[in-house]
Amino acid sequence: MTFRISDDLVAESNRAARPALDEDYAALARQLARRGVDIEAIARAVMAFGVAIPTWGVGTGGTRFARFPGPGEPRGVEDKIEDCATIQQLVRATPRISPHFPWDFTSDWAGLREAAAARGLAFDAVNSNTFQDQPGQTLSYKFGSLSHVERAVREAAIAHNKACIAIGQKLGSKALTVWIADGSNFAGQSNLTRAFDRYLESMREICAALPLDWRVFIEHKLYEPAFYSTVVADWGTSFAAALELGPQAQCLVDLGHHAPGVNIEQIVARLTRFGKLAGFHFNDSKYGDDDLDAGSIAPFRLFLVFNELADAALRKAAGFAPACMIDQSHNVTDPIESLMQSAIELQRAHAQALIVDRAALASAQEANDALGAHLELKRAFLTDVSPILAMARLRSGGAVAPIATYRASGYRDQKARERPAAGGTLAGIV
Ligand code: RM4
Ligand code: MN
Ligand code: MN
Repeated sequence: MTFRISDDLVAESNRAARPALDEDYAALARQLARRGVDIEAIARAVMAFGVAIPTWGVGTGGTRFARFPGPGEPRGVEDKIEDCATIQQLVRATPRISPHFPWDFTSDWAGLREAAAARGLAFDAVNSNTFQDQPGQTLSYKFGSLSHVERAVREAAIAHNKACIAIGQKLGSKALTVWIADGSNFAGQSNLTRAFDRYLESMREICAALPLDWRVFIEHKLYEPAFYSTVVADWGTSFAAALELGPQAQCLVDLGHHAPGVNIEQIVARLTRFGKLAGFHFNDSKYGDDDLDAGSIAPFRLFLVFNELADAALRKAAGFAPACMIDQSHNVTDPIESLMQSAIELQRAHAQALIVDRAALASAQEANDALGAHLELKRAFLTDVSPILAMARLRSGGAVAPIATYRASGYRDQKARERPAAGGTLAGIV
């Protein structure tokens, strides 16, 4: 039996935090009531919010220069499930995990599904990986995968995606996320039109293998590892592909995959308008695909994204069912701590968006009151909703102070003993 954080420890730390929480929650309830907002409705919405943990996020990430492994890292998918379950135990906002293949390959899919279910976890979108060659792979992805000039390589990449769908069916997933690293490093290296045509042709074959109740999430990315052109570089390309591929295809927004300064919330609004918003890979960035913790760099931008989601949910936008996932790389923190805090930051943005006075905002907009409209958003954004988040965790059986409780539990030290280091200092950009 491996170490688990005991319910007693959680209860004990909650007991200590309870009096202050009750006081802060009551004060916030009064403040919100004056603004016509029922705190209980917001608390319920926060409790209902869930974001998927990427299985690759619980291991220590790295850069192309180095990776500095942390103690007690997960050695395989079973350990990853254990860490994801610990996150869920304390924050109660992460009931699903998003696996990546072949990284999470195992020989017993039914067993994996059961092991996850036993820890209260279900499977979100499955991710294919045609951006690396696997040991012994003869048809290399060095010059691309789904858009490769050689049919045989494209076929191998298509077959891998189909295999991911088949695995996903066994795990109870309902979506396949496809991100390809295909592109070029030199002007002239690739025919920009033909490469996209080949991509579309490959994706058509993958879509044909999708079960009827599945979706395919097209993930775009501006650059890296290709530095001159990327086949699916931006949301326009992603949208065009999703239109061509039909109703099951939608566009995934990874917050780090845009040109600097791009208005991400407006992209979200556009995709929503046309029923093409697949969902998100949440993270934060200052420069590029930094994969930093959600809400750590640009919390206002995150709030503005959630503001679009709240607006879409309120007007019951057709086809609006965004899948929320985190996609981060934790190089200098304990990944469990980062993922817990990131989930909380997403709940925070969600709660802040829900307390926007939409009627007042709409009137200010209709009256061309630019500052008045802006202040409506700012008022919600500047409201400290932390007591709602903590109360939601408490009521769902989690920890009022997840990081403090996690640190007090000694979980990482226990795992360091249970999981001897695999060794190696591989680079690892994820
Ligand atoms: C990519 C992209 C994908 C993720 C890989 C590991 O940059 O964000 O979503 O699967 O990294
Ligand atoms: Mn991503
Ligand atoms: Mn990325």
